[in-house]
Amino acid sequence: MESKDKTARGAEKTAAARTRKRRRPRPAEGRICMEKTTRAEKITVTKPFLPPREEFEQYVDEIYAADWLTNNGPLSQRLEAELKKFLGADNVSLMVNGHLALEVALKGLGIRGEVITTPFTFASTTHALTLNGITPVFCDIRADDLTMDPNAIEPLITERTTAILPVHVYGHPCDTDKIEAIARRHGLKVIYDAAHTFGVKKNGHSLACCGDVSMFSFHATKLYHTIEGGALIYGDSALTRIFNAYKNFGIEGEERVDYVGGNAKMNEFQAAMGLANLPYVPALIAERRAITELYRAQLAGIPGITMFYPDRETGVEYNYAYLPILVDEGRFGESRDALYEQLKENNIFTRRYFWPIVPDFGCYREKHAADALPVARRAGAQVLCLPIYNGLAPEKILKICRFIVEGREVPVSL
Ligand code: T4K
Repeated sequence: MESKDKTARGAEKTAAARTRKRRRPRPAEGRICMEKTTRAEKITVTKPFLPPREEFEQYVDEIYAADWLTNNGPLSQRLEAELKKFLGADNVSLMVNGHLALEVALKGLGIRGEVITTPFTFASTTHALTLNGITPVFCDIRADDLTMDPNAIEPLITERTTAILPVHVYGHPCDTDKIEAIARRHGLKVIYDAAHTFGVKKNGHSLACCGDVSMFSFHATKLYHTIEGGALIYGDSALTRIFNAYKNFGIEGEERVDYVGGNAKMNEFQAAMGLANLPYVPALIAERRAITELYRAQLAGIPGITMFYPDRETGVEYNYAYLPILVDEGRFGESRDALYEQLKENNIFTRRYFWPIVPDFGCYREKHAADALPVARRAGAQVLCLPIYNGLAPEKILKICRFIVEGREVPVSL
């Protein structure tokens, strides 16, 4: 027993010796870390874009003139029409937020039983299922883009399965061809959580035109926003009546209520922000692309840091919505959480989207903690989303990257 302990201790020492520790300087020590910034200078993971105030106010003036604030008002109708054009979509139904849009999609398509979905997402995706009495069945993800692994779907299909709910996480396109071929073979619906995907195109078409229906989030933290907001994009025009009813208490006329719906309507101030923001989207994407390229140039080739290049996939025009990296502790020399904390001490507020992964949430753990999801669990333990937003100055990006690169431990073998 004693000799076993000694062996273990020896192995630990050797592993430690292999890594030359270069302690990341604390803020007070000054070396590469940022000057202690004031609260106003803190760098957050994202920051909303706001259009010039007078452009927003022009729409607000229209609201005041029309005395019409919500319930499918003129600005909402105009925004729906503009989005159809912008996306090249057959149908767009605006919603008060992305989460309720997802719930309306599930209700409108009559989804029940079990739905195969990803464990690597924001709480909303899974909660939308659970809140509608549907059982989430978690399918592992692919290591190269963190979207649902199509090769892992079929073994999860049972006679209770009615749909697949994948997420184009960070705007990385899922393998829509394979997923939809599986769905066709088994008679399943496909609903994409496209919350991160506004502006992404595949083969010249909006990614949101895939599947039976796609959901956008237009939350303030998104590349394109309506303060809070969301939308459903779909091909089958017959769904318009049903989706519009479900977002308005099931009401279809003064004397007609055929569905048990809630309230998911976008209001006119949200639509005003959406109309004011829309013309800026191409410029916002171009600026974020430059930010992403700067990060990539600075962080490329750093041992233990994985960056993603989904836009190098043929035919994909990306939106650069998020800047996720994976931190492999063994090769990088310190853990993702240590890096997260140290950045935070230096007023850089990154986020661990998405950790813990959904099956490890308190509300799902009992049933799902033992689910075999090795890729999702590893990604959850390693992911760190770095700051990216319009107006993020290059000097700040360089500082963040220098902090990540120079402050880390350097493995001697490299
Ligand atoms: N599906 C997926 C895959 C999603 O990611 C989301 C939402 C949904 C569905 C549901 O869509 P919505 O119903 O939300 O439309 C944020 C967003 O609130 C959430 O919309 C988003 N995903 C998620 C990924 O991020 P939190 O809890 O991280 O938000 P919060 O308040 O901590 O904000 C993050 C950072 O943004 C802060 O560090 C500061 C900055 N910020 C935030 C707001 C609201 C600002 O600078 N200004 C602001 O006004 O969830």
